[in-house]
Amino acid sequence: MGFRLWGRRSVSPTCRTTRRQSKRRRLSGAAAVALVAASATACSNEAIDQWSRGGMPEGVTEQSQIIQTLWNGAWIAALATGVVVWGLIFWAVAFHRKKRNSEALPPQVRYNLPIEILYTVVPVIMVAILFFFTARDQTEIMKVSGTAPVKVRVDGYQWSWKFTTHYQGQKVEVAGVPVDLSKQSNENPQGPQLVLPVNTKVEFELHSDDVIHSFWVPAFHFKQDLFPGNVVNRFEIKTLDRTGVFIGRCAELCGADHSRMLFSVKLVPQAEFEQYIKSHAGSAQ
Ligand SMILES: [Cu+2]
Repeated sequence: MGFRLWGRRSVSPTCRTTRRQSKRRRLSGAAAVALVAASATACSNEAIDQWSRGGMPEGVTEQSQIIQTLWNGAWIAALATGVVVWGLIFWAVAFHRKKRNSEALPPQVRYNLPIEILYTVVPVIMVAILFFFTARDQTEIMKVSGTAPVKVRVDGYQWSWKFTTHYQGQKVEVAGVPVDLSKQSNENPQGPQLVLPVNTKVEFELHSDDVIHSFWVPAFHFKQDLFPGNVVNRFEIKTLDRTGVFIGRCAELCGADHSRMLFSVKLVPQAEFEQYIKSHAGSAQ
């Protein structure tokens, strides 16, 4: 019978071999899928982390946590607004279109006072809420207690940085030159390096010798301008318990070699920081 030909008994040895091969192929295929799934999981965990931070790098200061929360909140509010607006657009497009067999326009809504009041008042309330949280967090992250055990004077110039670190009466100076961009990478950041301890308050004082620059460490989630003259900006961070090397940049287009104004911040344990200060104190690098 026709269907018997496809039954188990009527399978030829050749067919059996093919089946064994395909079984083996299926097994190696499953292994490959498992491998891809395993690496995709590792990859997706990283990607999920990145998504949960709204594309921001992982913060390394207490202040960066405040900014991260504000950033996420603003995105959630913007997406919620987007969902309502997109919903209304699609609803209008789907249910209030011109009829195919009629020349008449759908009912037009003009000068509807309650709706006009609504779409004036609602955005004002939304902006007021965003303003409240922004002002509250800005006040918090701009607080300078004056009690930070580590103080860093940052001098920006065309086109590098000088960091003068003060700690327990000792001073370490690091001055840089414009970096060679062909050597720059995230793994091997070029330019002057500012060494700081973890779990510590650090106060920054920003000066410029020439034009306006901007001190930016993406992992701080923060940047601030450096002005020439008598305007001195100050800010303070409290580093988290996270060691590593984090890249820094000038975030103000300050001249031809602005892009070469790179630096890095190295966060080390307290003991290592004290050792660094001891071995470099008084020396200008
Ligand atoms: Cu600059």
